[in-house]
Amino acid sequence: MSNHLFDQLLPQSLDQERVFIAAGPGRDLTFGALQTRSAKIAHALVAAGVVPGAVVAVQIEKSPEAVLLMLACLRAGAVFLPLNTAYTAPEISYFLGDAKPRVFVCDPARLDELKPAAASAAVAHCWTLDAAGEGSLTQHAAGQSPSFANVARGPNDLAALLYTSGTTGRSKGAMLSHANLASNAAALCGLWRFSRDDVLIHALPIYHTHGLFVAINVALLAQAKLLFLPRFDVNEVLALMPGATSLMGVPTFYTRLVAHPGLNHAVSANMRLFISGSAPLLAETHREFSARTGHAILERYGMTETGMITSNPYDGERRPSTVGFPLPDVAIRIAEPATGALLPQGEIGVVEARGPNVFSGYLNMPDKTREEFRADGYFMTGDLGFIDPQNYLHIIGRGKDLVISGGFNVYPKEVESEIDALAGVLESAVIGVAHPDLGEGVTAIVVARPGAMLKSDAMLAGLKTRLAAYKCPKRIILVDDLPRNSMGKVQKNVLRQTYAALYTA
Ligand code: MCA
Ligand code: AMP
Repeated sequence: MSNHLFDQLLPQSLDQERVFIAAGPGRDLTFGALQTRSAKIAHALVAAGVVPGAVVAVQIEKSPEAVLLMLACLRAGAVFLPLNTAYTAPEISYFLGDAKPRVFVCDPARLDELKPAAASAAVAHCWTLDAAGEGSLTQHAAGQSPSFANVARGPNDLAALLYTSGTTGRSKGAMLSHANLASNAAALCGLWRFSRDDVLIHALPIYHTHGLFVAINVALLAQAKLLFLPRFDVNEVLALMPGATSLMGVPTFYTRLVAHPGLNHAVSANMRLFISGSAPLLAETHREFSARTGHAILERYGMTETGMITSNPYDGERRPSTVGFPLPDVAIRIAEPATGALLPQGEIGVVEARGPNVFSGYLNMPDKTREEFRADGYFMTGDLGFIDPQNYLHIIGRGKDLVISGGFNVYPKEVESEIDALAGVLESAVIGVAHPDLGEGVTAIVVARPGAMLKSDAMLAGLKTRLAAYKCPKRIILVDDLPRNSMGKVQKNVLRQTYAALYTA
């Protein structure tokens, strides 16, 4: 039986002995182990009632076993829903309630805290998996057969559900099909020339498109090897570099590498490719990295809803401050945000994309889905950009009110709602301010109720019980009132100007 994505990622003919994930003593995974161990987990999922199309939600630490679980979900015909490990119990409660997974796998250390959320979403099984690969999931898989007849899945069947925050209201679950993921992985593997000779340093988290589908799927297709790090650590990445060929990272990886005295031509001599994405890479970082190593970072652009859309070329000029050209089979255009009228080359408008990579819609949100597509199938990214005379796409800002901190998206509305709910707060405005390490720092400007005495520390402590830590403001600034225009709307542009040098001065 054919299983569209899995058959492409892991054809039977692979060299079983080759190592795919190198993760330290006793933790390596060969291609053979990917087959047999994911089969065991797939059996366990089926035994737990995971039928084709059922959702399996996971909030687990990065580990080789987490990759096995993703593959097992594909094989069982399930929809894989990875969740950021930083999400708090109230956040998890929303995702489980919306996606209604059959199985939820979480860190054993958080089982007691998260069980009530799973129970109220009527999740049938709450399993565990820790960073060492231990937990009830491993026990359920232990006695199972190492071969599994993959559930048949076609190109349009769902493979994954990835939540992306919304400008208004709650997070939206982007439904990604087997074809969305397979087409993007194949395009990137070809474009970036990944092969069996590649050794990719994998230091990204594996609950987002970048670390999960860009890095892992491309490496699988190429039968390359992954050097798996639990998280980004500049010293460890530099230590691995002489034995590696490639790195994928968010701009913070590159600003931290450039700030390290150990980055030089010698340490990167074996590397062939450095890729950056998820947030804008400063031209200054691009140039300095080039000067220090002789490598021009390849910047690409994408979204959860679309996977990768554009990439700078492998051959040819990798231009700083641009995100390159559309991937093969992907079309982009620039439109006037309000009317959708197409704009001539060089003019700034909203970037729209169409292609086999573009998702089919948001779970349980048909209206929201309709709002974000044009009638002819183009998806409105909400990013503002223009196409230069050499056809390079430049992203120059966002039409959507969004802050990207160290590659994680934070929607101000969500943070403002939580701040406004704190005792003594009258109102708040959350903005992104240039931050030397994170690109943008989440910054809250807060007005107290008359007579109330607000303390930043106490407010932060309150926020941390509700919001993932990366969404919490790096600074809270107390003011008497917020600047407003004649319509009464808060002027965030004025606030951005006022606090522009907050983290750099
Ligand atoms: C951690 N913290 C952060 C962030 N990361 N705060 C703001 N922004 C962040 N990105 C907080 C922690 O909660 C902690 O707070 C404190 O900062 C230090 O945490 P630590 O874990 O030591 O930080 P780190 O390990 O140095 O992490 C920074 C990082 C990491 C390496 C930049 O955030 C990261 O790996 N980001 C990658 C994100 C990513 O994969 N994005 C791709 C999305 P406290 O001290 O209060 O506890 S996919 C996407 O965007 C599209 C599709 C695309 O185009 O790729
Ligand atoms: P997410 O929805 O979390 O996947 O984040 C997608 C958003 O990240 C895009 O809409 C862009 O705003 C931003 N993004 C991704 N790559 C780049 C890039 N190379 N340059 C600028 N912004 C980027």
